[in-house]
Amino acid sequence: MSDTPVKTPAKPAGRPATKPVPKTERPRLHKVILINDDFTPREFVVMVLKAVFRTTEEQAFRIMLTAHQKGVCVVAVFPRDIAETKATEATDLGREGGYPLMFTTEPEE
Ligand code: TYC
Repeated sequence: MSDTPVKTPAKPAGRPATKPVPKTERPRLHKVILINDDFTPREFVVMVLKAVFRTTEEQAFRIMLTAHQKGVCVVAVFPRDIAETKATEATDLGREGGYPLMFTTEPEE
């Protein structure tokens, strides 16, 4: 046997018994909400959703139909600045087409 001292670890290796308390809160995500109106053509809404939110045709159609039937539909959630930029871009595309298409944002609970 050698005389090399064996170092005993102070704490067992591996996962700590409790989760560390995070020092910073994760920033809240914001919902982009599509509002129904009586004037914007359905196909135009679908085109805007595909262009701005990169949805498929099928996803865009379902979102448009939900807003049409219920009055509003959550399109997606993003960090606040991205949600606001996309809502503005999408609303602007409506205005450029002569339609009252409206997207808003609100923080997630
Ligand atoms: N309600 C519109 C129509 O019947 C279509 C539409 C759907 C418009 C959803 C806006 O967010 C909207 N032409």
